[in-house]
Amino acid sequence: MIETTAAAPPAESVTDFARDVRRDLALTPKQLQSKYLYNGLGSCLFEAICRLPWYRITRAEGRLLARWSDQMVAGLSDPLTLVELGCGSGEKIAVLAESLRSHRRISVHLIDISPTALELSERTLGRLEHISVMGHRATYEDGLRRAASERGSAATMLVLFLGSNIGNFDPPAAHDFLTEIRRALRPGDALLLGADLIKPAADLIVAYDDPLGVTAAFNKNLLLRLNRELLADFDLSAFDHRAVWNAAESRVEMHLVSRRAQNVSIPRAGCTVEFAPGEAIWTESSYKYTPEEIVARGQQAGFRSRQQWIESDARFSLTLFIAE
Ligand code: AVJ
Repeated sequence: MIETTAAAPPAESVTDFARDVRRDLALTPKQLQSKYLYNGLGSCLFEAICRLPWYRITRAEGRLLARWSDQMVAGLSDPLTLVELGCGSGEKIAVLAESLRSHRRISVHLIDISPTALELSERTLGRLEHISVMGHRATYEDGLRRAASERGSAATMLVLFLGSNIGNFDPPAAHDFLTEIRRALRPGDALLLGADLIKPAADLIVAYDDPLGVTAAFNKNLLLRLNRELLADFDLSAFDHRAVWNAAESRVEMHLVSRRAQNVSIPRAGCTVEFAPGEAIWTESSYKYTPEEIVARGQQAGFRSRQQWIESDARFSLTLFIAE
């Protein structure tokens, strides 16, 4: 059974987008929020990234889920409510739902800002008979609140925050977000957190600046989106994609670098932006962690860690936390 909250308002309106763009391009250095990378085309490009040999997060996580999912849910009592924050194509939660066939009733809540991602996920999960699925087109925070308000009083909730999506938050925001997840849960509920680990710089760079140029297209699509939605006049060929490993901050950064001095007007954001040659827009941070750091983050937010699984080839981790 599939249901979508059809009357849900758009997760972000053009005016919010315009306001954020105007504010963040006035910062030094210029910035744009990474959540805006995921429009229809952006979500498809991200799916393509996940299939690239150099971007190993998705496959490493899939291997861990396929191998250990029984163990992951073993201590959680029926009935189970699964909530996935940022469901992407829905393949991960499908793997988990498969291994939950013995549980009589499972409801699944999918939360994503992208309608494309929700459609894909609902199609993936629609094939499974033993679960009911509800999609929420919403921000993580709103979606989590909606899912929590709809759970039965007897249900155990397992929140999935996978794919190293946590890596897009800077440390204070990651803390706030984990605390917010904890607040939506009751003692005994669980959080399964996927987080990418620190690895050699060359491996990190090639994952975010791939030889096929898919990540470059993913990044530049943000400028295309500004052109289409805010009527901007970015010349896409006048910007280069750049990925850097910032070891001091433990993050990979994506930038869009202006090849030359240029002015860009963004009518719907009510501004004109001036670029010096080599000046960049910072579009994303992907933080990388040590296994211990992840455990500590969860503890600081009111969880205890029950178990951690590490994929040692790609250096990727899944950690199961229990709300205290
Ligand atoms: C979906 C945020 C986990 O940071 O690795 C992939 C997005 N950016 N390639 C990540 C992304 C460039 C991805 N997350």
